Amino acid sequence: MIFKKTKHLKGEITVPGDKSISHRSIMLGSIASGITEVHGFLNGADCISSMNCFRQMGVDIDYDGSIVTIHGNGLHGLKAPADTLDVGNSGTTTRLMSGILAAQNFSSRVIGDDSICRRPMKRIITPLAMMRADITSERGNDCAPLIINGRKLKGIHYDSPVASAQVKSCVLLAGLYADGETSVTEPYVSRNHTELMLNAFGGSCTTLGTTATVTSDPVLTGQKIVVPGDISSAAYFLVAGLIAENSEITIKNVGINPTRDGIIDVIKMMGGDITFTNVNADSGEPTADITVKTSSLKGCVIEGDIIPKLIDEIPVIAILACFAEGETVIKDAAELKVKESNRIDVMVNNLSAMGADITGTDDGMIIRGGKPLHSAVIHSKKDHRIAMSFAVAAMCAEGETEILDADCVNISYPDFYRDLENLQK
Ligand code: SPQ
Repeated sequence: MIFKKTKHLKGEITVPGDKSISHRSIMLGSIASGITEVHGFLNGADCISSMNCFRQMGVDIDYDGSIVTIHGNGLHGLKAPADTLDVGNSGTTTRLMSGILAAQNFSSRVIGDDSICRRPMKRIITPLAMMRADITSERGNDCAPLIINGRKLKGIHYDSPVASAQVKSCVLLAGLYADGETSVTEPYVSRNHTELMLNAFGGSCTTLGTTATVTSDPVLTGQKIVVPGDISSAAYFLVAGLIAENSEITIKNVGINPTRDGIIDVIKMMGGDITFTNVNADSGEPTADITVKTSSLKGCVIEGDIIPKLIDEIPVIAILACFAEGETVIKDAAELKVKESNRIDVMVNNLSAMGADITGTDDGMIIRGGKPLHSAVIHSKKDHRIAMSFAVAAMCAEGETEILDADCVNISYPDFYRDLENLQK
């Protein structure tokens, strides 16, 4: 797909529902009793993978393209799938669902695409095995396909070496079925949507510092869930509005959960013009309309506990840094290497091809901003966040930029290119 430089971006936009919250609504709705109605569900390939996996386990889920209605089977009501469970490209489905599968009275096999079969699963196999789960990597390489023979689990305390919401959520979901309490301590707090949603369904999940604890055997009751716009999808428009000439974009109804809002802090640190209206801070998942305008930006250091709050936004933050004066240093982000692609290498290679001054490091990258970008052929590596980040970069680069495998945006934002184009009119 070919992208050209744009003159300006103006207008309002509503981005699709939050991917992390959409996945969790399917999983908790499936193991709750009664009906769960999900409004604003993300109709992207990853969340549809979650939906199909739980349908295969006997859960009746209707989706009319607007509202998802889940007829929950109750905590102990999932059925043995007739076939292998295919998670597609979704790490969230793989890791969270494995926590649930580990405690069922049936066996299952979990497969995914090439990218999933390269992503590390030892990070969930280790704590689940401590809970007495029987989970193995079919090829013995600690990746999917996974074979999970469900059995009774025991509660544990797990000190996670990584700040990962997927590891934390996997263990907490398994903990719902375990004997006794289950808790997870992580180095820094990662996104807390599982904890919030569990409590909304009537479960008991407490948080103290970086430790989250669940009580087993809760009575979970179906709920109405309203999914806010995904800040990770809003991020592309935030950056586009800041770096494109003479631009102003308002993104409506964006989720600003404090465990996800690191990009807002970065934009402020860089001196970006960003304002908030219609802030709804009362709900468990707060939202706001966010407006950005073309800004003069300066580089900054992004490190430590902010990293889990913006991990998925780092590719597009790297684009932002190319348009800031001075140096931007991103560190403590080695997790980028084990996403849908190695997002450090892929950003460094593609941005270098566009003329950026960027150096990859073991745990991040250093960008010396201010060098104009020019066209190049971009290898997205079928990673949705890479494709969307470079569509934004291309709009502010000289010449025509080609993005390969650009359709991978279907994973989290099928209408992304249409929405971006509408802001150019
Ligand atoms: O689901 P998947 O493929 O892992 O998706 C990504 C993404 O960029 O969309 C990561 F590649 O988001 C993860 C995120 O990085 C979604 C997620 C969640 O919903 O719990 C948590 C983060 O991953 P992790 O490994 O830090 O827990």
